[in-house]
Amino acid sequence: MKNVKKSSLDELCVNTIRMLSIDAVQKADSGHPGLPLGAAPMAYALWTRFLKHNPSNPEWYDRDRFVLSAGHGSALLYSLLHLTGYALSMAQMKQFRQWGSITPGHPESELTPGVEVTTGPLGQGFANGVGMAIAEAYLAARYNRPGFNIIDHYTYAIVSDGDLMEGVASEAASLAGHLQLGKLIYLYDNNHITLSASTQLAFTEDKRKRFDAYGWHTQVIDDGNDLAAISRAIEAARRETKRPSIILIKTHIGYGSPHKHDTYKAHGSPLGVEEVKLTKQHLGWPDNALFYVPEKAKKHFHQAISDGKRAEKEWQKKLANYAKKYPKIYAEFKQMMKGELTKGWAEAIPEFPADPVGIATREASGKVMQAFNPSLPGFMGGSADLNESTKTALINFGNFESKATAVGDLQGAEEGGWSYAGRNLFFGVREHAMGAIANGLATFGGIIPFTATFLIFSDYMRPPMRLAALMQRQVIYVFTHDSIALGEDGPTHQPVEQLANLRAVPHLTVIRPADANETAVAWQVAIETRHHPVALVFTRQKVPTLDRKQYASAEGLRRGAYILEDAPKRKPDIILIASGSEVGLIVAAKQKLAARKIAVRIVSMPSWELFAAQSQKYRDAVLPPAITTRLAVEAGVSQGWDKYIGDKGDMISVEDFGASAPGPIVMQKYGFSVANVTKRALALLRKNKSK
Ligand SMILES: Cc1ncc(C[n+]2csc(CCOP(=O)(O)OP(=O)(O)O)c2C)c(N)n1
Repeated sequence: MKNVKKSSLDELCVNTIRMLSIDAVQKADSGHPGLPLGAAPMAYALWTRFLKHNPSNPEWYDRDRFVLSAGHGSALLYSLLHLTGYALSMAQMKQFRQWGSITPGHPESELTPGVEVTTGPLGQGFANGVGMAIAEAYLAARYNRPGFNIIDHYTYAIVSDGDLMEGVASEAASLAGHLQLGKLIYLYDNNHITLSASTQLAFTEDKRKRFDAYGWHTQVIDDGNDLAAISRAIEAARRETKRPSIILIKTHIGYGSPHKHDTYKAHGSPLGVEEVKLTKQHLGWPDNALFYVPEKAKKHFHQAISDGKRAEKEWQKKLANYAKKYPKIYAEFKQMMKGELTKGWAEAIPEFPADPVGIATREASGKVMQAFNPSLPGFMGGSADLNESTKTALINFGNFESKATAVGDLQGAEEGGWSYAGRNLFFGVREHAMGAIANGLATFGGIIPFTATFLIFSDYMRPPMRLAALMQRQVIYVFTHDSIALGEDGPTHQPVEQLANLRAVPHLTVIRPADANETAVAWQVAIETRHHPVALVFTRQKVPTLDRKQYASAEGLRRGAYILEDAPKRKPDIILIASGSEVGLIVAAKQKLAARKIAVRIVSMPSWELFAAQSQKYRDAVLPPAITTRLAVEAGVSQGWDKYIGDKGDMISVEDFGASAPGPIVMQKYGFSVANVTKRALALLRKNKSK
């Protein structure tokens, strides 16, 4: 361990970051001091010598993006934000990890100015950065004009051993390398220590070779305190335009702590009052000073305030000239920056004619997407290698790819060109990264990302979906092949518990439309839902397109559940409730029951979350408390449905894994037939009558 004695301004500033961070952790008696101590020099070099940002306006559109992927090192980020003049006061530093503070345990983007994304679950931030870099490249390709690089910035991250170990980082790194995202620059805090161990126990591959193989530009720095070397490496990374960069910087966890340096004891526990003192002594810091920011350091860090203001002002000037020269494209760019939807964006969405055979809702979804897509320049996304199945290709809108790679076998490419202006993202078979990259895209501002895969593989992207909900990001998930009805692919591909899984996530709206027209409305809801994610769940198989002259308008979907058709004249004897493909069954069963003089109300219930957001009055109007004979039909587990069917209700559900056979056979065997719905309804009526 090198004992830093001589106190240059740089060392003073680096130590200021270190000491502020360990003081915050120590005061909270909780947190992670090791990473800030080791990574302070790289963070300092990046933030004071390279990062283009305006602390007075954390939302400046062309700022560099910075992600602390190793979110457990949050004290480092808060120190940087505080010191460079963001609206994060010293009082907040002292409130680290406390109730109501804006300095929570792990960085939360919706809480703290300057925090781009919520990080903590390792690997996510790594992949988020890839999404941000994609957004930058797309917007630059779309809006920049000769002499007017109005979008031109870097995406940086500090990533850790844990980040690199997580699979999602590998997926994202592989895609970033393929896409040649030259403005993505990651600093790897290569400290060889994780939460409970040396990396010698489980992480011994040659990381540099690994990233070389992904097509990244790699550099190694042996001394994490060598600011000059770090700066040179960042410069080289910025010069490299064809490959994303990773700088592997050898650091020491808990740097400067006499007893915890290079040990996992420094990772996730406060150093202890005594050890903090010793660390301060060791680094030539006044050992009795708490939250001490030397004037010289403060002044130096605060340079970011005036620099940031100036940088944004220059950019605004450039933008004003751009606006004069290119008023039309500027108008669109402005709308993008504000995150506004184009007026009339939904007008081209078709109405689907009634059709007893109908079309699959995934098919209808594809048609709806093609209809509105041209009006929404911020709409982009793709599937995890399932375009043929999910019907989510944006026809004629090109492939988001580096031009240089448009060679060889381009099967599956979309019409419309091969460049960063393309709006079809080929995520490859990488669901986890797809979700996390979508979070980066959604974070950027203006982009409305969508992803697509089979509903069963929502399991592969739950972590980023949860974070999208936590961060209040608009990400639209298209999930097709939504039940056992998908058939022959069998139980590995047949979702059973996935709807319940998704419904359990707070602030995630799940919509499973019944037919083509509900699908059209579902997409409108998804696009209009600007501040949280929406999962759209579609069938593989055809479903009848209901005759909306006979049945209520599909606009009812907006309210989550609605009366599709009521019992004629009198109070219903029974309410049949269904979502998605099972709505067709209750529609048919109603006719059978009506023939037996049973008064039936049928309710289409595409979204629990939208329904929950309605007034009690509306909810009671759809599901009157007095009508307790209720039968729900949904091809998934029944978990949670008791809320809607009550004690006297019943449900046709799937309580086991599915089976491999043609879809209609599987559905019939599992009880999803008009005959069985009718039978179960009659049985329930009998049971409740006899009570
Ligand atoms: C997905 C995920 N798994 C587990 C954890 C718990 N955890 C927090 S930090 C960490 C390992 C830290 O190692 P490293 O990334 O090298 O950070 P350092 O020890 O250098 O601070 C673990 C396992 C987590 N935050 N996210």
